[in-house]
Amino acid sequence: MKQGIVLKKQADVFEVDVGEKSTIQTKARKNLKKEGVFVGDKVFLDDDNTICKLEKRKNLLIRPPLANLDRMFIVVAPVPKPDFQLIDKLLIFCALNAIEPILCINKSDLNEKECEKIKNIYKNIVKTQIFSTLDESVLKLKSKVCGICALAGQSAVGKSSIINAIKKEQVAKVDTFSKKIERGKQTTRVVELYCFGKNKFLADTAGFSRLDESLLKIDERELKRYYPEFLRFASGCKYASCDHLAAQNCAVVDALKRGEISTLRYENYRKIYENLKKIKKY
Ligand SMILES: Nc1nc2c(ncn2[C@@H]2O[C@H](COP(=O)(O)OP(=O)(O)OP(=O)(O)O)[C@@H](O)[C@H]2O)c(=O)[nH]1
Ligand SMILES: [Mg+2]
Ligand SMILES: [Zn+2]
Repeated sequence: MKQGIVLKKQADVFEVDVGEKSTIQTKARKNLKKEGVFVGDKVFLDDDNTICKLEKRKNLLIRPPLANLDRMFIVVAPVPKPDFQLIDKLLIFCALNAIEPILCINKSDLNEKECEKIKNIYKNIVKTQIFSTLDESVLKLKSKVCGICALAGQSAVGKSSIINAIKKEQVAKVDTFSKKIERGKQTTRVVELYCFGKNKFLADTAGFSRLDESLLKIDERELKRYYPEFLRFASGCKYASCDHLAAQNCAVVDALKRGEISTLRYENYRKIYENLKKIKKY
């Protein structure tokens, strides 16, 4: 049976990559309606090229709707002002869904120093890359596209620009800042996978710009596990169950005071912890 990957979905029509640089437009059999077919789904096609079966999914993101994600390029830039809490939430989200994160620091042409600052916060936590879509440095991302990948991050950090720069073609729509403000919304609104070779796909997204804590299906007491820099010190805490929020008897708080843990990361940890506590438990 022929196999393929869903690149795009428009109403009930799917664009499916069937290899060797060819794609087909097709529909899905009615019995798949309940389960749903999503961008990123690995599908089987019957003799008249109708989607008749899905491969078991590795993961499924709901907003944006995207299946089988292997890697996430978390994009940040000096402008717009970075939302570090969003970055931290996306990192936790990746850990929970078996997605490999890469922190992509774009627009180095605007402020190299600020890019280095961001890198210093994260270099021991996640793989990071500094580049600009205005020059060749962006091309180092191309070799990182492997399996099904997605660009994620705030609006206007340059996700669609990355697609265009490494495709060397204007395939994704890019708006200037003023245009965005005028329109009052994100430029990219549908999910689409772009093919960069055999089994190399990269999705442009918009829906990650706000990541609700309710998407992190964890108890607040589990949150600390997702902070590798805390784990380095946690054995020094007086209580094994320490959540690193108390002013005393906590080796993580001590490390924070010595400047060995980022204040930014720690403050956002506290906020995410409090918000998770408020959310109804699963
Ligand atoms: N100076 C500079 N500007 C850039 C760079 N990359 C992108 N931009 C600009 O940043 C603005 C936003 O770029 P987009 O690619 O539309 O951003 P996006 O992340 O796709 O935004 P949404 O689709 O709204 O989520 C545009 O004006 C781009 O030209 C860069 O490396 N340097
Ligand atoms: Mg975009
Ligand atoms: Zn502690």
